[in-house]
Amino acid sequence: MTTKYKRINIDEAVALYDMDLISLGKMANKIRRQKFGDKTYYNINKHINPTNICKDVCQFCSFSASRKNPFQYTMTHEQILKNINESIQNGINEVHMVSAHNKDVPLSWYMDIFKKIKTKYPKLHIKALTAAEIHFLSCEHDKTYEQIIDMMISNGVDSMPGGGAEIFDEKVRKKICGGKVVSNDWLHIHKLWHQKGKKSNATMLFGHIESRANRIDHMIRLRELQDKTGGFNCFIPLVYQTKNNYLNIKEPLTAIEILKTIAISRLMLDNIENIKAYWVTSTIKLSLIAQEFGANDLDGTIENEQINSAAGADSKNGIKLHELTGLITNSGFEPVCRDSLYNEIVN
Ligand code: V47
Repeated sequence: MTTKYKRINIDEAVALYDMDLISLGKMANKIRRQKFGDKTYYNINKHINPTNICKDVCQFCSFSASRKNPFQYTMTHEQILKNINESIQNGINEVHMVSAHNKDVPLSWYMDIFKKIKTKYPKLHIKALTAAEIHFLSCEHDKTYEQIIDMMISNGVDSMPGGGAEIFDEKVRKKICGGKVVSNDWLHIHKLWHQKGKKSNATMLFGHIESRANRIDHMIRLRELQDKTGGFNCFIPLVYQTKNNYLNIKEPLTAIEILKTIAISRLMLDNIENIKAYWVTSTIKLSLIAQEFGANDLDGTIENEQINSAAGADSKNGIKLHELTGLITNSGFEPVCRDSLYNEIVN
């Protein structure tokens, strides 16, 4: 990709944090308004986390069992299908399926449930398996990344979620999630997925032990891959939730630091169209404000959120559709329903 202007480098981007919040927000808002006007995207979706039993020990995770959460579970296919069936009446157009890394679940278990969902609900978009899960399944079942990806596609997975990216800086990553997919492999898996003509999302977990420079480095690595593939739909800065895990962070992020990070991501990621203020981790109130700081997407109704609610987020039961759209409207924006690939849904 060629750009008409000089891109912001790591030092310049770190220096943006020293600007006052409003001036920085205005810069991000200008780009956001040029691209989307008053529109804010949301979708009607459902999260399902089929198992919480994990061989990995990520310091920030409160979801996985056998650590601070003693309640282990693995859902049956029947339970998953029943779950989806109940949500179809709510108009969901996407199911987002992310699991822990469970050694007792065979590869066929994943592929079979994808196939069953696709056969029963051909129009339902399946967003499933993070790059961390693909790495885990590849090691566990002696398959290449590409073999797993081909199986996902032939069994009906439409796109990949952005989870497992955490923070790419190798030193920080080792401390917070050593043992999980390494940064280069996370990026490589997304590259392989994009090369199949498929789209994915990208997250960044921040507000733990990382520095501002680590966040910018993370964004630059995503920007570089996006230049090559164009396969990322959106960037999702995930605010670290502090409860029931082992990181023991004494000073959680301020709202100002969160908004600045969202604004800087809009300025840095000139080739990733959508910036998602994920209401689950930013809180709904701050996400509404983030609409004026570069964000153009708030995610969706979710219905059942386990990963962050286990860590203290107020998201266990998702958010009602009329509440989400009402809040977007009342904050001066136009709520626009989208599908998982960011096509607007016209009723
Ligand atoms: O990778 C785990 C994060 C992610 C905590 O692609 C935490 O549309 C904050 O990736 N505090 C999984 N975050 C969720 C995810 C996601 C969510 C919504 C939409 C999309 C998408 C992807 O959750 C993990 C990890 O970074 N996470 N623990 C925590 N304590």
